[in-house]
Amino acid sequence: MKNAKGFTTKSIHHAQQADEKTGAVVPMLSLATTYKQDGINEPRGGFEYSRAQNPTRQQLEAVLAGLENAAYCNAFSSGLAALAGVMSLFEPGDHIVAGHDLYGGTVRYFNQVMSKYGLTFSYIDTTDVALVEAAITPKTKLIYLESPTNPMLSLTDIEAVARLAKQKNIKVAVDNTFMSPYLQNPLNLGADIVLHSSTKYLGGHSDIVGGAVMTQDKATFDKLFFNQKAVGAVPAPFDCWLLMRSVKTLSLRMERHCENAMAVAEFLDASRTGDAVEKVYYPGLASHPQHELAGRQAKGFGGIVTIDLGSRASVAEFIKHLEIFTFAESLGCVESLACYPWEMTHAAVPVEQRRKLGLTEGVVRLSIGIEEKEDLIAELEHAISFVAAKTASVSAS
Ligand code: P1T
Repeated sequence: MKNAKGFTTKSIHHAQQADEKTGAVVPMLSLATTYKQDGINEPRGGFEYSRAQNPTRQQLEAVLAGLENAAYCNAFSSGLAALAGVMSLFEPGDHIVAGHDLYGGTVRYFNQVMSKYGLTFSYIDTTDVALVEAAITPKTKLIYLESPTNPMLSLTDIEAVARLAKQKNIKVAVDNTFMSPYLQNPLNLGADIVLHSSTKYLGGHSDIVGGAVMTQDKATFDKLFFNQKAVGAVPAPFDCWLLMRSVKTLSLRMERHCENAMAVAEFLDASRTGDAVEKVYYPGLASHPQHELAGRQAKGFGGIVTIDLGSRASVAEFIKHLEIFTFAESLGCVESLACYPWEMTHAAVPVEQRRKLGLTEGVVRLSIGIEEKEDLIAELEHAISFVAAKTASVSAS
C-alpha cells in the first residue's frame, strides 16, 4: 500500500486489495490442500502442499506483518505453537532470561517441555533492567518478555532491554498479545521478535485459536518457515480468513477496550467498593508503578484490569453474581470475561513464583469487553457488594 499511513487504513487495505481477477473486495479463501505441479520440481506460483504454503495464510501473514511494521510474519495454529516456533530457533545448552510473570502456558512450555531439550531459563523481574543484566550469562541467547505481563500487568522498558541485548549480542522476543499491534510495536522499540496469541485481540471474537510471529530478519523468518513446514502447527485457511476480517476493526475495538478498562479501573480503585477490592492493577492508574513508562511505550493502557479480592472464598462469591462478565479463560474479545488465574491460566506456575508476584488466591483477571461501560461498572458494583457483605458477616461471627 503506497499511501497507508494510519493504522486503521493499513488494517483494512494493506495486502487486502481487491482480487485481480474478479474484483472481490474480500480475500479469497483457498481451501486446497495440494497444488498441481507442471513437472518435477516445477510448482506453480510456489505452492506445493498447504502445510508448507497456502495462499490465504500467506495473505494473512502479509496483513499481520504490516500491522507490526515487520518485514516478515509466520502464522501458527495457536499462540503456544508460535512460542514453540520461536523456541525452535535455539539449541540445547542455550540460556534464556525470561520475565517472572508470564502466561502460565508459556511457563509450562518452558519448564515442562523445553527444559527436557537442554534449554535453561532464569525467571527475572524484568521491570528492573539491572536485574536483567545481572542474569545474563555467556550462554544467554534470548530475553523473553511480556509487557504488560499476564496477569499482574507490570511493564518492562522494552527499548532499554533491547539496547542492553544489542550490546551483548542477545535477541529480544516480546509477547505483545496484551497490547495488540494497535497499542504497541515492540520491533519499533528495538525487539527482534514479536509474538501474538491471535486468539485474543487480533481475533477479538472468541472464535479463532491462532498465533503469529513477526520479525525484520529474513534468517529468522526462514527458520520459522522451516518450523511451520517440518512441524506443521499451521492455522486452517478459514481461521486465516476470519483473522483478516477481524483485524479490520482492531483499532476501534482497542479504543473501546481501553476506554472501558480505564473507567472500570477508576471505579474499582475508588472507595465506592469499600475494602472488598484489596488491590487494583491497571497501567492507566497514576498509582501503577510503571504508569509513566506505559504512557511513553504504548498508545493506550489496554483492556485488562486485575484485582485482588483477598481470598478464594471472596472470588467464589464475586463470580456467582456475574452475568455480563463470563467466568472463563482467555481475554481480548468483545465480551467481558473474568478469570481466576490461581486455578485456571496460571495453575502451572510454581506456587512460590506466583506468591512473589502478588498472584494470590484472591486475584481475578478481568478482560474488559466493548459493552457499555456503565453496564460493566453496575455489574461489578453489584457483585462486589455481595463480597463485602459476606466478608462483614464472616468477621462479625
Ligand atoms: O492460547 P494460545 O493461543 O495458545 O496463546 C497462548 C498465550 C500466549 N501468550 C499470552 C500472553 C497469552 O495470554 C496466551 C493465552 N492466554 C490465555 C488463554 C489466558 O487466558 O491468559
